[in-house]
Amino acid sequence: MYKLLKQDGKAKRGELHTVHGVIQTPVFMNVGTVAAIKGAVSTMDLQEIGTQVELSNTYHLHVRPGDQIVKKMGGLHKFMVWDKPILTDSGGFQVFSLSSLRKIKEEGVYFSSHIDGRKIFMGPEESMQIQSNLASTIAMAFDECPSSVADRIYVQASVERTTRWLKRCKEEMARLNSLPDTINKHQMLFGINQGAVYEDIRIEHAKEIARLDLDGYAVGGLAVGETHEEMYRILDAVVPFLPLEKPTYLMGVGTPANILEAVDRGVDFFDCVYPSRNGRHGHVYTGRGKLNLFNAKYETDPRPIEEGCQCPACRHYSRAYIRHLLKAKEMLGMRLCVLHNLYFYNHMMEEIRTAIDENRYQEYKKAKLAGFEEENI
Ligand code: PRF
Ligand code: ZN
Repeated sequence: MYKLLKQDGKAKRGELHTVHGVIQTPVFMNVGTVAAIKGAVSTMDLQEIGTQVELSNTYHLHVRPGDQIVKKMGGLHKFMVWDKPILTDSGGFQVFSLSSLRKIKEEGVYFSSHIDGRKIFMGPEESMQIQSNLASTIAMAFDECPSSVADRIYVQASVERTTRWLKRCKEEMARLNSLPDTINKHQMLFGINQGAVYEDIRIEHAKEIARLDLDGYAVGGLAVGETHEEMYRILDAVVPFLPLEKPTYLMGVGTPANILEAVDRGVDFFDCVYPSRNGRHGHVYTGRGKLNLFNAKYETDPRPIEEGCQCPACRHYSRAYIRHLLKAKEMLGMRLCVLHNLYFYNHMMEEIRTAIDENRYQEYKKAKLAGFEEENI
């Protein structure tokens, strides 16, 4: 159940009540695609850096270790030792981005596994069954994410199929939640808006899925190659047609600046691989933009990555030491950078929530964006 606590302009401040606790929004979900946060980050670490929601992937966990195995182990929460909310993405996106030889049919998608080429079929029912076996808190609908350069005719047909798939997801989820051996009988379902860069298709689709009274609504198919301005234009157009009294999730976004802009347009949920991916490459976020810790100027820099940051890396270690670890290819180097970056995102979301609570989101956003543009030191 989502409670809209407050609005500051279009920015929403809310709470999503789940069987695994309350999520304060706006929130950034920390990505652990294969039930592991890349960079040797454990779920104990997540507790320490203020993570509210962990995000895993249906396709990846179905391929390895297999959702039946996760179910035997008591579900994803027990398996990875994380008792807070977990959102699982449906696999829709990965089927299109990762696998080869895929064939889209009305019933679903036939494809070859990216690991061993094994033939796999996934449709809306299969995606819901896998997510039910994983027993995540929130399941995502099985959708098609058309390319950002797909033509109008293709996108229109694809979106109509995604709507039919969504109705099948909803029915299957209701059936699974009523079975006696289902681990999480309160699994929530979020629908996904598609329509590439065509505002009218997006709006029609948003209106249609809004009628299905789902637990939340995502905007998919963005951050797939279009410009930031195009993404903001689509959000401006489509978010007003998604239910205000339900959470809104912008999938796979984005940079800190993208998040600040999307919150301003009414988005509650985010996820992105940037903080972990950048951290593994020694790129760390600060209020003055990113630093590349491989840069020679940090060789004898005694300061933490960011002055005042309360993350496990900044509380103890210098830029010089972390740079040394990275250069020596020691895992600890990556780990500290990833911990700092995830903390940076989680902490920014906390600041965003406070700013909305205190009716000063515009000032906050402006100051934060200006900071990112300042010269790094
Ligand atoms: N659909 C699904 N997952 C996603 C996307 C989508 O469109 C995106 C697009 N940025 C990221 N993850 N199911
Ligand atoms: Zn830090």
